[in-house]
Amino acid sequence: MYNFDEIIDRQHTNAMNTDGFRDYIFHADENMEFPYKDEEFIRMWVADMEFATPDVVIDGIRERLEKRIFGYTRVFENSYYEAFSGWCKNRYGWSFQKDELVMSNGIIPALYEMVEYICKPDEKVLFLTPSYAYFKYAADFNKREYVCSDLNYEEGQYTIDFEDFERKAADEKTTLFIFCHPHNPSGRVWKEEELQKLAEIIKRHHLWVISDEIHCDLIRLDQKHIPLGKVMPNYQRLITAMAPSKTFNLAGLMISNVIIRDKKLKEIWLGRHYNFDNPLSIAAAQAAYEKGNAWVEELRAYLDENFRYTKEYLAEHLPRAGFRISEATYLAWVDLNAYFEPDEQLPLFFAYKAGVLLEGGNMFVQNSDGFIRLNLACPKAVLAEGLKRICEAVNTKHDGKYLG
Ligand code: LCS
Repeated sequence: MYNFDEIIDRQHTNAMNTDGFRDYIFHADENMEFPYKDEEFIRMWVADMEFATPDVVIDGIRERLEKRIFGYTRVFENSYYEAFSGWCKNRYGWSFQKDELVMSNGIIPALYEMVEYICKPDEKVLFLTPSYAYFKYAADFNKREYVCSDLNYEEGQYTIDFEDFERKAADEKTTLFIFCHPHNPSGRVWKEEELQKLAEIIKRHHLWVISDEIHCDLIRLDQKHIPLGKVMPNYQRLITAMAPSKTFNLAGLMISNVIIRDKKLKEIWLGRHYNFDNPLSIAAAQAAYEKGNAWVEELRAYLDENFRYTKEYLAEHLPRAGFRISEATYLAWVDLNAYFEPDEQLPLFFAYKAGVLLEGGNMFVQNSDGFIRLNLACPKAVLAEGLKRICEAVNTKHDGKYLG
């Protein structure tokens, strides 16, 4: 039994979560003031967890520390491949060749590079919206155009608009599809039938695909993740990205896996990608994949319970909020359109009025106005306080002012 109820002080650890919110959410500097002290906020924004990394991972780092030399390092040992491919085999019944695996200091840097390697300057990047904003930033960074295909949203459920998607995929200038699988922020786990339909369209239009599967390990207990690579076993233009960062709360260690099938693309990557790996990060990731399974299963049960609690609390205290338990991720996606005007600055409202840091729909490219995203990967007591503050702020919205 692991203790997910422990409240861990993250102050003075250079955490983005505690110290980076002014810049990331509000594009402001340290002079931005709130009616709350920084330590009084309930933080439900950036996608990392308030839980300690499992002991098996910390032990793995410790063993590596004891080797005492931290010179230039890359993943050479077969044991890393065995640990990670074993994880994929056990959980997803899917695997890949060793020579397809390369490492990156994060999936974001890999996306930034891949857009450049794959798309010519006049070619476009396609993704589904709402979207994790870094898909758009990867296009912007490389001065490539991007094209959005809005998901349908009916009765609280998101689905792919296949007609719209195919229309956009058919544009011969659209060469790369970045696929969020499972989907952030909606939490959808794409099902086999949906993946088959997508695969048909991808093949018909010869698209390159980056399947960003960073959230695939943290799905509700009744869900099943099917890697796109399993649905498209022979498709060469597929790149799969997975990482221990979300699963084991290791984002700061900056290690992620990129699986490149196409030999030419892999050569370009190896020729241009400047990357050594952090020896402590390799040790952590390998220990996680070898020994972290039991912890992940308990974490999933804890997250399921946090979602159940959230659903019940919102139904009682904000009955007009649209909410469905996310199939994947620890992120709740809540429709507050019944309570707010579409142009209201929701993160600002909740920071001022509730003392809760959260992300608003405006941070997810488009097709997301009036939504908030809540990170539920926190001890139940913290979640309860966050939800209480959020609901009270909405229910007393017209009694007072915030600097919106
Ligand atoms: N891809 C997706 C779909 C993500 O949600 C995130 C992190 C990343 C990539 C980042 O990968 P990294 O570079 O760390 O390997 N998502 C975050 C989010 O939604 N808020 O904060 C981080």
